[in-house]
Parts: sequence; C-alpha cells; structure tokens
Amino acid sequence: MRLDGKVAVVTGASRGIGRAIAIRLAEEGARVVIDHPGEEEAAQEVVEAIQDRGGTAIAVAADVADPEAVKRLFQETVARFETVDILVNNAGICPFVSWFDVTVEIWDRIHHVNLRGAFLCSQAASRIMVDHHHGGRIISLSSISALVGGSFQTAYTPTKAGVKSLMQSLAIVLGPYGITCNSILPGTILTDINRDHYRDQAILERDTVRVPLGRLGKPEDIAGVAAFLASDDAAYINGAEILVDGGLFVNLQ
Ligand code: NAD
Ligand code: RM4
Repeated sequence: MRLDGKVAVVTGASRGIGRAIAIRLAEEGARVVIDHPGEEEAAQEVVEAIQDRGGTAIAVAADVADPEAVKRLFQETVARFETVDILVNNAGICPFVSWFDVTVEIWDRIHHVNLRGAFLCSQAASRIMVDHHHGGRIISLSSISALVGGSFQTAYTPTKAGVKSLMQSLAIVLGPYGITCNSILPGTILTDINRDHYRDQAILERDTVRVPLGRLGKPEDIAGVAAFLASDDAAYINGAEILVDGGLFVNLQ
C-alpha cells in the first residue's frame, strides 16, 4: 500500500499497459481515474477489476488530444477525489504504416494523441499539484522507440522521443515544486497496439529471439515500474528514463 491516500489519473487505461498500471496503482492504495477515449465498456471492466480488489476507481471519457476534454478530465478528477497526486501519460497510438503512405492526417493524429496529449495532461495535472502544494509524480510512457528507429513507425518514433524530452524539461520546471517527471521506455509488450503486426509469425519469432529474456513483455512488466516511480522509494528520481525491454536494446552484436 505504498500509494495509500494518493489520487492517480492514468490516461488510456481501458486496455493494455494503461489498464495494468491502473490496477497496480489501485492495489498499492491509490484512488484511480481511468481515462479512455469513449471505450465505456472496457473502462467499466477496469473499474470493476479494481473494485473487486477492494480499490476505488472511476472512468472518465476524454480524448487526450482534445484540450476541452482534458480540462473536463481534471475537473471531474478534482470534483470526485479533490486533487491529483500522480499522472500517468499512457494513452498512445501506433498505426504501422510504410513511409510513403504516411499522410499529414496520420502524422498529425499520432502526434496529437501521443505528444500533445502528454503536454495537455501534464500541464493540467501540474497546475493542480502546484496549487495544492503537495508535490506529485508525472510518469510518461515513452518507448525504446525514443532511442531506435522503426521502419513502419516513422510517424510514431518522433513522438516517443518528444515525450521523453518533455519529461526532461518538466523535471527542471516542476522539481522545485516537489513534482518528479520521468519516462518509462518499454521494449515490445504484446498488446492491441501491435497485435495485428505480430499476427505474422515470422515477425513475432524474429522479435522474440532478439530479447535476451526470450519473451516479449507483458503489461504487468511495466505496471510494477510505474508503481515504483509513483512511490516514495523513487522520491529522488527526476528527469530519468527507465528502459524496460528484457535486454533488447543492448543485444546488438
Ligand atoms: P493499447 O493499444 O493496448 O492501449 C492504448 C490505450 O490508449 C487504449 O486504452 C486506448 O483506448 C487509449 N487511447 C488511444 N487513443 C486515446 C486518446 N486519444 N485518448 C485517450 N486514450 C486513448 O497500447 P499499449 O501497448 O497499452 O500502449 C500504451 C502506451 O505504451 C502507449 O503510449 C505506447 O506508445 C506505449 N508503448 C507501448 C509499447 C508496446 O510494445 N506495447 C512499447 C513502448 C511503448
Ligand atoms: C513501441 C515499440 C514496440 C512496438 C510498439 C507499438 O514503442 O516500438 O516494439 O510494438 O511501439
């Protein structure tokens, strides 16, 4: 119960890594806001999974790319739980598209959800944290893709580098208020975001053997790291990035 009494907002928490993080933060005692982009049923399932474990959660529909929706997300959070102590910028999209097929619309949408979303949510959450004088935690899902390229991810990898960079700058701006800002860089975690891509068994096999631990990641592999960064154990970690990839990145030779 390292997060007893804390209030956490997890964006894109209806599925995948966000869902696992929301459940884990709730298991540690946080009251959790499950943000989702209109996936009422899936979000409600996460709320119930948390309640079944004795926790407290609400679901709020808000597209993180939409400034008005984000404003509402944090208004509803404060109306229900009075404040916000922990923000997890998790919402993200990654349509796999070949380079010459990347349109302006695809490029903009990926940037709006992944990067503008992190900007809008971080600004709204930190305003509350500063006003309420209690410090806080901002944790963002960057990616191994902030460090390496991806041939079908040309519109995506710059957003993940951008999110990491945003956390570095915010660590400086918000550190004086006791708010830490860090990134998690997952390797490959099997979720809906890449399920179609990995229907190709040859690609799945290739990417699995590249990981020294011999398996792709699970959402729970990331959730524990988010809980750690949200806890007092991580009080002096600020502006950092934690690569959680089973050793994929160092396996170059
Ligand atoms: P996922 O597709 O399973 O889940 C994404 C979640 O974000 C869903 O709940 C979806 O509803 C939500 N979402 C999408 N657009 C949104 C919007 N506009 N507003 C609010 N919510 C929105 O994917 P995932 O693998 O769980 O990815 C979560 C995060 O982790 C993403 O930021 C992704 O870039 C990052 N990441 C994933 C991997 C991986 O291999 N799965 C690796 C590195 C980083
Ligand atoms: C990640 C990374 C993973 C990929 C997901 C969609 O950032 O590139 O390998 O599966 O994006």
